[in-house]
Amino acid sequence: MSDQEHEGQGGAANEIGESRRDFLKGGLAVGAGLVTTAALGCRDGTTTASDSAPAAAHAEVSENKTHVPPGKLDDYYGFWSGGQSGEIRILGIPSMRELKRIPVFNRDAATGWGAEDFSKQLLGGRSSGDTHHVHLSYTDGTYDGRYVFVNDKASARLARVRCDTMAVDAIVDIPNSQGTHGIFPQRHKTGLVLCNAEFRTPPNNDGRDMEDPSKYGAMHTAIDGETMEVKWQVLVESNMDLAATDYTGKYSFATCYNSEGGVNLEGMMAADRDHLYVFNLAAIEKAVADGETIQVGDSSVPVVDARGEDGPYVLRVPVPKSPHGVNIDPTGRYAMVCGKLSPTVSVVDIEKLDAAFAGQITPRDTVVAEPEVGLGPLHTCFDGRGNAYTSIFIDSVVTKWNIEKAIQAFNDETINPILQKLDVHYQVGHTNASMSETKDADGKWLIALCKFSKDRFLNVGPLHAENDQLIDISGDVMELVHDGPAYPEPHDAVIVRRDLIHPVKMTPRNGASFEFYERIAAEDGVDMRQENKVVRVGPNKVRVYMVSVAPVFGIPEFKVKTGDEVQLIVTNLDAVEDLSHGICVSKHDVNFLVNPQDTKGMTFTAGSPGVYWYYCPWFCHALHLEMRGRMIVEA
Ligand code: CUK
Ligand code: CUA
Repeated sequence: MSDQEHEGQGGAANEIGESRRDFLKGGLAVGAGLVTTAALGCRDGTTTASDSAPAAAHAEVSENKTHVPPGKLDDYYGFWSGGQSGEIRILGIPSMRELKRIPVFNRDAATGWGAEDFSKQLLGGRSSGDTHHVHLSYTDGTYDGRYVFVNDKASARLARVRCDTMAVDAIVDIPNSQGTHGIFPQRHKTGLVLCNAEFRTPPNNDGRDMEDPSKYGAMHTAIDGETMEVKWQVLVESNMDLAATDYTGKYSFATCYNSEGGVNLEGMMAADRDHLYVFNLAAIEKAVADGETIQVGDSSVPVVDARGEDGPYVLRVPVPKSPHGVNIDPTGRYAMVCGKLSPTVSVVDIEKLDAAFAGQITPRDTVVAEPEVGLGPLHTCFDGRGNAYTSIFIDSVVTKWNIEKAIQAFNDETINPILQKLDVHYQVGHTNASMSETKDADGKWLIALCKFSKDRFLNVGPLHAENDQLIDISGDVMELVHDGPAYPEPHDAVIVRRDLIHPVKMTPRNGASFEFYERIAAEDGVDMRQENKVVRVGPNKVRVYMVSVAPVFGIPEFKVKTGDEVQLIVTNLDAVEDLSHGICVSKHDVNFLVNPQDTKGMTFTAGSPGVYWYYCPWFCHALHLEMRGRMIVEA
């Protein structure tokens, strides 16, 4: 379709846009076929970009609110998960400019992450991952600017990023678990990070009980956010999806959409009620201290068996069919559990949980509100002014509702807690607001991470960008202000005030990566900052230490033999902001970044005899192209 034709249809754009929305809703909400139809309906070929006019209804879009003038800085850092890209991304808010990608579980060609020796060792040979949830470490209910934690659903891992260097310093394999999905750090201090297994497996998954799903279970795992050690696990009978923690360190939470223990779609959707797991952390830690644990698999991690009935460790709060997100409001009082297959959010009063654990009230008595928010509620965030914002997948809206009014409405049907429903484009997954996951929620910006962009951007082929929309929530009415295309698939994001994050400009020579290379250099008696040295450490093993100072490498040429295992370790001595070097060895698949004051290395096998130029791939100096040398490979 030509531009002319687009313009010719301009008047009809809204109608077409609306009918497409209706089509999506119709396709999505077909009875019990909800979930499968949702996926199929959304991808239906009848809704490609080319057969409908641009959908942006400009009247409802406010310009300029996101404009950050050239040279000016954003007010917030946005930490985005990267989904199946395996990474984390940092955006500036409100400009939505992408500032950085932090490779985590992926192999990243730009930085060498995953092939560079320290990261390769962290990743244990794997080069893919599936990040869903990014959360920062906390102290006293707000971000302390120390770490970012992120899950890997694909291989059941938790990674930690240091906020000073914005690089990963630890990755932990979670034992006895598959599908690590929801994670959440404790909020009173940098304490435990709780991680949910979404997939039920035989607890001892070594070939036992494979054909008997009734014996399967799932682990709620506690990892120490300081040491990154797995401290303990709680075994429950059903699956766990999203995670949350309270503000005091007393409880953690997990939604369970498969209380049935089904292993296929019908089985997982059979029951009208599932539940929210509430974990009593003090009781669990006492059991661990008292040795009331079981041994699972070959892991040495203590496991508390809490399968079956409610007890001192775990409470099951019944909520409608297949809940998804659980989010705690900034006062710390309420846990909002989104229905997914029920149009409701169940509001659990955390102050009533003690009584429920003590058996004085039923678990269901802790539910104090259940507002109807729309079809397919997934996640909820907050503005710090008593309002909640829930992402509604099937209806493609964000619903703003008042928490107090929802509680009143629970016993008085004349009260309507719903304040506004804002169209988003399209099929929103997570939504989050500035500082929403802290006691300092400030109600300025909200993002809606839409899974489908349809016609919102130029058509770039079958795989479309996702659409991360920025919404101004500072006033009484939500206002959509920006469409942000995103490479698949950010699931979640947090928006953090910029004064809470303090990244450095030079790499501090401390921490896990530095210690990794220090240990190697110590073996060879080499001072990496002073020496350029080729050390033959075995009959077929060579280490090459070199420094780099723009525009030269410390070693202009070195000799190795065909078949040698060569470990090339480079230290960037430049102490100049933004002056990164790297090294690329021609025809050897060696290419990695070395930031100012950092040391990095890569190991490779020297190829057939010949001259191979190595060079600096990062533009660092007027003589950057001359920053190179020769590796001479002898027979
Ligand atoms: S889950 Cu993706 S929309 Cu992995 Cu946080 Cu809810
Ligand atoms: Cu160093 Cu380019």
